[in-house]
Amino acid sequence: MGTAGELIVDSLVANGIDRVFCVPGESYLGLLDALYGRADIDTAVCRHEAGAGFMAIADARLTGRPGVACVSRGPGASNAAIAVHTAQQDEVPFILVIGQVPVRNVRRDSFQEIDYRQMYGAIAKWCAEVTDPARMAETMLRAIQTVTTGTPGPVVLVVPEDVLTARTDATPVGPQAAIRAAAAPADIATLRGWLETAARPLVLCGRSLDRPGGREALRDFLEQWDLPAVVSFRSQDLLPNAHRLYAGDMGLANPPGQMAVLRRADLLLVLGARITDITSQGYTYPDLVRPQMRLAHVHPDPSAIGTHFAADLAMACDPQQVMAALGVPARQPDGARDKWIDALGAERRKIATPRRFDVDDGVPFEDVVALVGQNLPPDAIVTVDAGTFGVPVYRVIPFAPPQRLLAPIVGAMGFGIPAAVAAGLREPARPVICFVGDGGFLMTGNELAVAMERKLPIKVILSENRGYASIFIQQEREYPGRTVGTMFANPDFALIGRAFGFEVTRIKSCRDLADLPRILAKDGPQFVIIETSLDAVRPRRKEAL
Ligand SMILES: Cc1ncc(C[n+]2csc(CCOP(=O)(O)OP(=O)(O)O)c2C)c(N)n1
Repeated sequence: MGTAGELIVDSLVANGIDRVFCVPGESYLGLLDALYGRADIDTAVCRHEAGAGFMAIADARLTGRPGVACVSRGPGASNAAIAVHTAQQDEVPFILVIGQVPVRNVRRDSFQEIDYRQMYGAIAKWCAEVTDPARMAETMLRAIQTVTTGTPGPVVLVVPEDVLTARTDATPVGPQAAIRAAAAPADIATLRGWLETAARPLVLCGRSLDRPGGREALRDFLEQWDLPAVVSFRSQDLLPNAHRLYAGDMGLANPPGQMAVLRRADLLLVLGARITDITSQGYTYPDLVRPQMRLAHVHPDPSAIGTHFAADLAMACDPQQVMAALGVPARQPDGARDKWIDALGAERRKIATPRRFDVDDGVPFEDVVALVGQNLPPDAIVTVDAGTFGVPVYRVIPFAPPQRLLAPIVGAMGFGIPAAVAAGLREPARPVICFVGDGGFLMTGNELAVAMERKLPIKVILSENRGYASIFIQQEREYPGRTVGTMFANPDFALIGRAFGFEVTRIKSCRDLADLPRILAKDGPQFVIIETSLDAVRPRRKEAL
């Protein structure tokens, strides 16, 4: 008979989870103790609960299994809130375990107590407070089931400290049978017919394919059926971007020229993507509420289908199962769609072509990104924080699986460094490159301590422009000449990088930039500070170019 804390750990291990990220707290000593001396699960000690949560999310994206972070009650749980929101918007399976005040003090407004069911009610898929140790096995089963099914997302598991140490004779439950809703054979037959006869079909593929085997299945399917595809927001790593069938991504604001071409599609097959405000360009593509083209929507979660756009075929099932069931077309592609595919590709190439900047206040960050993209190792993992420096990453780096892009759909600053650390831990043999701004770095850059401790040779490219440029440029556009709250002074980042054991390089000009590929190819941890041009991204300057 073990403790409920041990049962939590055993349940995680039984479900293939081999790492937890934590910041300790007195409220979950019993869970920490259950992690003591375990060879089958690694405890990564983080420096901030947001960092721990971001790491767990990045780890989940790389493994396809739930990411787990353990935090203390009240203050720890509040720090972790950004990760719960990120997991929700990014559709990532994530379990946040929070130690709670003892059962006798629950709902008494006691020291550091929060009612997490209220706090996380709007952003977690489920929030469970376990007051009976005998129900821990059942709760773990449901937690793992909930985070991984339908639209994956966060579950918050709240366990009072005395429940964690209480004994239970329940045993952990390993992976249960996967839920596999299959498409109706009649729907598959209809979709086959549509795919064979469409003159200008387009596939919009998304996060449900971001899992082991998903990319390979997608590429095979598109090639067999000769279907061009766009990817959902920040999912550029689903398909080789240089592929003739790759038509780009649905970003924050796609150029009008590209949208004019996309509007000519006569069949839109949405494959494992939600049609959100971003993928639909502010609910303008396709037409709201009755799309101008045939719409077939495949998503594991029925609540993601038909919410804003009426679907002609609504298939609440696994997109990989649908691709397999569709099989191969009756006839080989005969080139009839070449003009359509070429038109999409031409728009995509315009967007992907790096722009030229005539500036003298530093290095245009787009030049940095283009150079990294040209030299990206085939197995690289790229993590991106939020900011203007990230914008070209999504346009000009020609991602190709198995390269990975870990960038939060939710646009949370502070994700980049923890994600790189998690990637370094998970994939020690793969090159890991993090793009981060000077604003975002100072939010969670302290997690480089974990990289130092674990000797991870990650590469950090820090864009220093002494401001929250993303917001600054919007301020300049909407409130010209009234800059407030968006520019700042910086500490010496070179000292910070060295303090964490990194070799530091400062790049001040485009001339110095040529050395970047050589620096990134070095073995050890590298910290590259780019003196980034602000003029290159200012609205007036952009208009002039
Ligand atoms: C946690 C969080 N806080 C605030 C924002 C709003 N925000 C988006 S980008 C940005 C500025 C980012 O600054 P920096 O990291 O220096 O990159 P830059 O835009 O200067 O390239 C801010 C404040 C956010 N997305 N996330």
